[in-house]
Amino acid sequence: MTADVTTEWRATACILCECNCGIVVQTQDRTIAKIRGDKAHPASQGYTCNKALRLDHYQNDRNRLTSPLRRRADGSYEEVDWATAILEIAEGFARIRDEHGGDKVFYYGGGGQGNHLGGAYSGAFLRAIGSRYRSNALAQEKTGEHWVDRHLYGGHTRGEFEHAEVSVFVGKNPWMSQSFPRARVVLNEIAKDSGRSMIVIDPVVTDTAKLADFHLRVRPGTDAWCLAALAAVLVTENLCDEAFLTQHVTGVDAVREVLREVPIADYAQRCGVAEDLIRGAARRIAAASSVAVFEDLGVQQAPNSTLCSYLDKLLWILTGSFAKRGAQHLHSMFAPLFATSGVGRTPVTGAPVIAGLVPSNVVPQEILTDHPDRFRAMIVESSNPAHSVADSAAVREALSSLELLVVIDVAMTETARLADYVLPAASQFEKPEATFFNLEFPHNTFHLRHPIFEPLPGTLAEPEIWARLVRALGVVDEEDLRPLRRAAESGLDAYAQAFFVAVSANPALGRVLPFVLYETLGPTLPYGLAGAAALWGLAQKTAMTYPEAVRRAGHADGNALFEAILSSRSGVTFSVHEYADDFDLITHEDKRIALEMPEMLAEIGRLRDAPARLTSDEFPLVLSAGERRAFTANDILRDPAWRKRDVDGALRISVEDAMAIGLVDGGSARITTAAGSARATVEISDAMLPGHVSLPNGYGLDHRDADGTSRTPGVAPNALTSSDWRDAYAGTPWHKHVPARVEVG
Ligand SMILES: Nc1nc2c(c(=O)[nH]1)N[C@H]1C(S)=C(S)[C@@H](COP(=O)(O)OP(=O)(O)OC[C@H]3O[C@@H](n4cnc5c(=O)[nH]c(N)nc54)[C@H](O)[C@@H]3O)O[C@H]1N2
Ligand SMILES: Nc1nc2c(c(=O)[nH]1)N[C@H]1C(S)=C(S)[C@@H](COP(=O)(O)OP(=O)(O)OC[C@H]3O[C@@H](n4cnc5c(=O)[nH]c(N)nc54)[C@H](O)[C@@H]3O)O[C@H]1N2
Ligand code: SF4
Ligand SMILES: [Mo]
Repeated sequence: MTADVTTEWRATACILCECNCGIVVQTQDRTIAKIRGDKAHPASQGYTCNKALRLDHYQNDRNRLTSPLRRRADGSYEEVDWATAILEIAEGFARIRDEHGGDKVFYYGGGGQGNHLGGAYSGAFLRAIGSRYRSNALAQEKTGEHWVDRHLYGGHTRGEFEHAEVSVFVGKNPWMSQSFPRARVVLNEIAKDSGRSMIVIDPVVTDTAKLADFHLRVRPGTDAWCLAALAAVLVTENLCDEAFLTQHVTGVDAVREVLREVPIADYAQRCGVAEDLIRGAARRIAAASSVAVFEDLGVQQAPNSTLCSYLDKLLWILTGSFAKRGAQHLHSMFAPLFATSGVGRTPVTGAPVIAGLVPSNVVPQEILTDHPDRFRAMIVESSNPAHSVADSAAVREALSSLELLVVIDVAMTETARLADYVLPAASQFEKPEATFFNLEFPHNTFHLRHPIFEPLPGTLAEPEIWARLVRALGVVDEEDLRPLRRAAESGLDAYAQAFFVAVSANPALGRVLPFVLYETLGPTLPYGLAGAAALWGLAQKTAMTYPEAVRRAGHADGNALFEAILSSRSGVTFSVHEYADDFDLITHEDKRIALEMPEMLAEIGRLRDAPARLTSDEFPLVLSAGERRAFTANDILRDPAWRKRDVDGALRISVEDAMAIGLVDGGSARITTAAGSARATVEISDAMLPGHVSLPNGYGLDHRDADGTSRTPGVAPNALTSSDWRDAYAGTPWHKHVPARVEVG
């Protein structure tokens, strides 16, 4: 497919954060030689940040896998061919199913920031084997918010920052971490416009906070008091949108009653923000024609995280900032990120399973036990839990003790090094791929990226890996697929008809749907795009769920949408909503927001007596373990050479603390927590509050040079975190709030 040198610009996307900005690239042999923003991408419109230019470090990482690997008894790995690996893996899982039940097979991952298409095929194999429990990184951040969202209105919301009069960022630093389209452009526009305001709640003077009109510099971990005070000001100063509340919200009185009791001055003191500033910010929110709010890890991975999710939603609900331009919106989804099933419990610890996801933090405990229902085998796909989940030592012990661990990745990760079998995936530039983080309103976009290279020899794309595993189980009769294969050759309309007939006649096919699509529709798709077959099912579902919005975006039906997705190189707009649609997207029958959450109201009451400090004499500082910086990208870029600055991932510390401890800038420090200890390079920073230190995410990854020497610059953050340090409701970790001690070292 590739000429040696091409001057042609080909469309793909950056895969380093959930934005997946469109890019165009020129290639040279197997190298991504030149990279530019893709102006034709409907969401990013040519925008990129500094990181996109470094993508070849992902594509051509020296540590990429090129053969299936099988672990030997002595712990070393031998290369095996694909047929052997697939057969042994399928047999291994089938044996565990037969002896202990398929629900003992646990699935972790399914996609990182830019690759959710491969994971979409996992369901067929997992269902065929009887696996029920799964998890991924969303259970380390978003499940608390999801639980609140479900109760309030039943869906995920996103702020329209591009047009919001007031933008509120709670524990979110979009200048560095992005997360919404063209983030830096939008932030600059807000900062320059005297008619618009930005409110940032963050203990650190981040690049975002520097642009803010109101920086509520909370003490770490005290957001609940700050947010409760903000909401209380709205109620006690009569700043709520009464018409909106009467018409569109239920349960308001109970909430008002609780908020009236909040001692605002006292809570201001407890979070360390001047009462006047809190009142000023609340009044600004109330006066605005539109308010958009983004909460992220600064609260989602800190104490009272689920309560904070509830409280920051009160800010826009009480002021009626919904279903209008610049406000907060429910939005369409192209593919489900969360299961809609209710809350269950994990088999061993009884932890809440929210959105179908086991909290990442309880995974070690669900394995390291004699409990008859423990997880005994695991498949990890496109995730590195041995590095990214709290308490790496416990995770590694747990993963090592499994009867069977299979890892599907592009690189030999910390997790892969524990596996019985490692399966090498083709990279995200070597197969059709897509992100399912399609979260915008009123215009929502989806981008199917076409491959720009042939797969690296020895690797396979995930759809093919999963299909081979399903075939090895022998659960689908070739006879049953034949009518669909034939119909696919006659076009999408014939296929749609045959598909609905086949699936209603044979429910067993429905259980392995992605496999069926891949096997029957896949072969008829344009060259290299067989892996896109599952999108046909998602396109049908999207067109049925949001018929008007999909038609407004120019797609007559599911087939038309699928064809547009296949043929567009830079992405398509798949839904165009009108603001009033927000109300229809509420899943409650009365189409109203249900504001009263008794558990959360009780939590607000408990704040009065709750400790606002969780540090101790032994661990007097708060460590935020895993800050997003200019040169962090989760665990996606493993070669440290990708970084132009901050090569060691410095420990940031305030001038006051550095002085008291005797640290010098660029010197070395030892940081110790209840879980572990590490050495870090010191960066003395006036952005940090006394008592607060931070380490970046994505460091401490093992990378081998050509001669085999291992380099792991920086601190692996989860060497310092503990499994039990987590939210009571969602089980999400308190990575941003780890009590710690720092010494010269
Ligand atoms: N550069 C870069 N961008 C990324 C990523 C990356 O690895 N690198 N990863 C992507 C992913 S997976 C995610 S989930 C997002 C995360 O995006 P963010 O949540 O924005 O990232 P963080 O830097 O982890 O945390 C945000 C802020 O929380 C603040 N904080 C710490 N403690 C507290 C507290 O107690 N209260 C409050 N209010 N704030 C606090 C920190 O100072 C920080 O500014 O970023 C995405 N974007
Ligand atoms: N202490 C601390 N821990 C944290 C956080 C924190 O702030 N602090 N943040 C948490 C958050 S928000 C997140 S999102 C997680 C992220 O943690 P993980 O869920 O582990 O995800 P990534 O780091 O994105 O790793 C993605 C993996 O996918 C692999 N990969 C890349 N492309 C492909 C492909 O095409 N196919 C396959 N099969 N694999 C591929 C990469 O090599 C990498 O191993 O970390 C969490 N952990
Ligand atoms: S890292 Fe995120 S914001 Fe930056 S170019 Fe890549 S996708 Fe876009
Ligand atoms: Mo994340």
